[in-house]
Amino acid sequence: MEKMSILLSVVPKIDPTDYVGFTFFVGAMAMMGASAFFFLSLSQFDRKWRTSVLVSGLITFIAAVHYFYMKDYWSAHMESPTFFRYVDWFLTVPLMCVEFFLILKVAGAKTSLMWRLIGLSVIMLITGYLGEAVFTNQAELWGGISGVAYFVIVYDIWLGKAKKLAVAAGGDILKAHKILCWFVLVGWAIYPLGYMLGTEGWYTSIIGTGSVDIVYNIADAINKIGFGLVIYALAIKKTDNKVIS
Ligand SMILES: *C/C=C(C)/C=C/C=C(C)/C=C/C1=C(C)CCCC1(C)C
Repeated sequence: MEKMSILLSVVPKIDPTDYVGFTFFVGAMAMMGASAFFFLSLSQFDRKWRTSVLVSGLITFIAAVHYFYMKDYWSAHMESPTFFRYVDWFLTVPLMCVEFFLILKVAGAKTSLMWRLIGLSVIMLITGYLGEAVFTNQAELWGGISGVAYFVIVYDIWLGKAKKLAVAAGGDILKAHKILCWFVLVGWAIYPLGYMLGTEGWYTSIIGTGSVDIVYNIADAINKIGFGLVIYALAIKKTDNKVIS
């Protein structure tokens, strides 16, 4: 009996209408499942493609651990776990930049390209955090700066150096690069929308306020798992002795 009451106080109740809590929970399971999928598939690929798929798995695994913290934080405090959210992004978004570098390496991508993308993503995230958690009355200013860094990333991969390398690589790599570019242009654009729903600025009178967490959770599932699957599909195409088809 005593054991029972301890358990009840540790595992919080979930209100059936707590949709935010639901997306945190499903997010945790989806990220965990995706990680197992990527890790367990590793041995099937040619050696030089394993690192890329491994990084896909690391991205979803790091997210899974953060989602376990975030879902508990949410159910205990009923407020956005902004700190854990950004720690997750600080680790996973640079890893997505590494993915661009890894697939373009065959065309001669240099680590300077990778560090440039990582640097831009860190600027995007630091300024986003300042606007969302620290200087909340200046959210539009910090969000604007963050948006500029985001657009430079979009430029680099769509039209800049990364694009040229993808064209030089051609074939399946060019195709995969294009899809990843769409993820960054459309999938990543969901995040500033969530930010605008959760902060006050010129946009508030137009779009109102809403659940930033539902928007971020959906975006994370699309971007982290979808992005990883594009890499997975590319690795399959590039593997000669296919064990899988
Ligand atoms: C797995 C997590 C990912 C791919 C997170 C991506 C996050 C962004 C692209 C965030 C962008 C933001 C802006 C462009 C402006 C407002 C502040 C941010 C940080 C939400």
